Amino acid sequence: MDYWNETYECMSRGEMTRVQNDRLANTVKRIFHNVSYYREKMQKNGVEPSDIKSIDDLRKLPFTYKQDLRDTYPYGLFALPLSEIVRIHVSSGTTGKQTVVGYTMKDIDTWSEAMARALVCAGTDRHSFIQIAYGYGLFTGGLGVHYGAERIGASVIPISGGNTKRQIQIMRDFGTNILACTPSHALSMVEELEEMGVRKEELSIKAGVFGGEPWSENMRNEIEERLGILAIDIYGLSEVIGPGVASECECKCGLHIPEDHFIPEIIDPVTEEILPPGSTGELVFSTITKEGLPLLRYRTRDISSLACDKCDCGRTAVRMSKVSGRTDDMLIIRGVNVFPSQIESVLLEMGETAPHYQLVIDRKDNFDFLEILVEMTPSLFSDEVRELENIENKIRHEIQGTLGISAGVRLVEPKTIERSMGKAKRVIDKRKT
Ligand code: DLL
Repeated sequence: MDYWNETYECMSRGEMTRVQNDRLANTVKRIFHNVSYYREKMQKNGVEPSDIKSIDDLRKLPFTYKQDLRDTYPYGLFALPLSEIVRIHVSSGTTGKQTVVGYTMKDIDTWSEAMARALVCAGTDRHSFIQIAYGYGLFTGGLGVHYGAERIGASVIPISGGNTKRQIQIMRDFGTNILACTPSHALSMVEELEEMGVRKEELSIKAGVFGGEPWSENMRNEIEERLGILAIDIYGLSEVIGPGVASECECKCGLHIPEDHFIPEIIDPVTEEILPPGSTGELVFSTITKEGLPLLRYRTRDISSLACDKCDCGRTAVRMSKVSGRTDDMLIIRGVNVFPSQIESVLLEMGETAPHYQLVIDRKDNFDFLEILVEMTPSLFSDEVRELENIENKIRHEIQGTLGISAGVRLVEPKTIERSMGKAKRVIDKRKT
């Protein structure tokens, strides 16, 4: 098994705790002295830096919410003078003011290290050709993966997002072994590949590092089968650092978190109580090495759980389960909670349609109503109307049986749902317009 940094990736729990205790105490001191917003929050809670001696004291610290970043927009939570900041990115949130994040030279180094570990987890080495089809720019995806891949010494193809046809040409001509993009964009590429008549055997691609949005196990199976590769999940968010906050290894049994940089917790999003390992709840991260924008107990809104047992790959770090959705993406359909990825899972499991769908929510007569638009495959498209109605009913029935929600289902013509070249827009909420 290959590791990027065996010392930290395979460290014993006792040693890791010592590293975390030290780094957390130092971070809290720095934040308290350099960021007035945090100082006031801590003082309000009656907490002094000297109260934080170990990770057991984490619970004494206040949470940080996205709103705190908005209230201090753009640079109010930065912990060093702006002259030390060498890079600015923003988070891809679709609602409200964007949140701005800043990196010092050392932060870029930390990020590259975290990303290098993630890419090695997926089988990248210095002989790999990695095609980076995450967007370059203010989004952290492109540049984040780029620096990690260069750190390993892989050959980087910085193609950025978009232009699916060109992605395929480059993939074939340049001998890409590793593809990095969102899972929905990967699926668009698979489709384009088949339309262009390129056989998967003509490609050298072995693995994909896919993340930036939730995707179901069934979506993973679909991509793996149609592209003949290993599809690895990588997770991250700009506020914590960007991609590289966690990533799967080849065992695909949870995403390893570089805990020497980011300490995870799982809390109940309503009561804010810390939950024990194995429980599902909201992920919270404290950064313990970042300089520019260190964050304490950042509320990610992402739903996951933590596992502490050792992975078969030998890494000892805590693993988070695949993110099922965000607390703010959860749909409440007549009182039943459901995440878009659960609907995706049912549709792909059934396999009657193409794997392209969109969820439209509207309010009629004071009731929330969900309509699932799902694309027919070209062969279905030529079928009789009665057959199509049968399939719509079958899907409706399955969604009701598995998820307990009643939804309208409408089969739409092939290629009518917009293809993703970045993060897919799965939900159209007409109640908000
Ligand atoms: O999406 C960073 C990233 C880029 C991660 C490329 C992985 C690959 P933001 O734009 O700040 O950063 O969006 C962060 O995206 O809170 C999750 O809700 C979602 N997200 C990211 N990765 C995953 C994943 C980047 N693997 C937000 N599974 C996060 C599910 C994910 N959701």
